Amino acid sequence: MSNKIGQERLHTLEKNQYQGQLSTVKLAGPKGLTMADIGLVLRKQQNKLGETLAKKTHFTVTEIDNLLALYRKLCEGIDLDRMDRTRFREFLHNAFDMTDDILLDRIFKYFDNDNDGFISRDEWIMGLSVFLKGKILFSI
Ligand SMILES: [Ca+2]
Repeated sequence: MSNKIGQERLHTLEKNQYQGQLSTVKLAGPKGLTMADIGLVLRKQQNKLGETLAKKTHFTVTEIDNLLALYRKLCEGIDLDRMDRTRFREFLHNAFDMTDDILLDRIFKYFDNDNDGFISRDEWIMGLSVFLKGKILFSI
């Protein structure tokens, strides 16, 4: 009799342990990181990107943070660093009232430094730095 209770208790213990593991699995992302860890890694990554870009551009770290936030907003629902021509043109159209197709295409090509058809975050910042704060107008 006491043996049976003992077994039940053991079973419950195993079950709890199993559920405990399950909830850990649910919270953990790739490489066993929790969502909080991933958030921290992404923030650190972005801070580093901001600092690197601030050295290369006319922008301050705060300005870059704001421009990266705008980038994320414009790229909602797509992969990181994959702003396509359509989204970019929409941005120029809305922000600067640009409608000239040839001009829009040339600006896109100027921004797309590695010519892969997408504007990554650093291309976005570098391009805007020239576009908004460049001392010498780029030839288009
Ligand atoms: Ca690119």
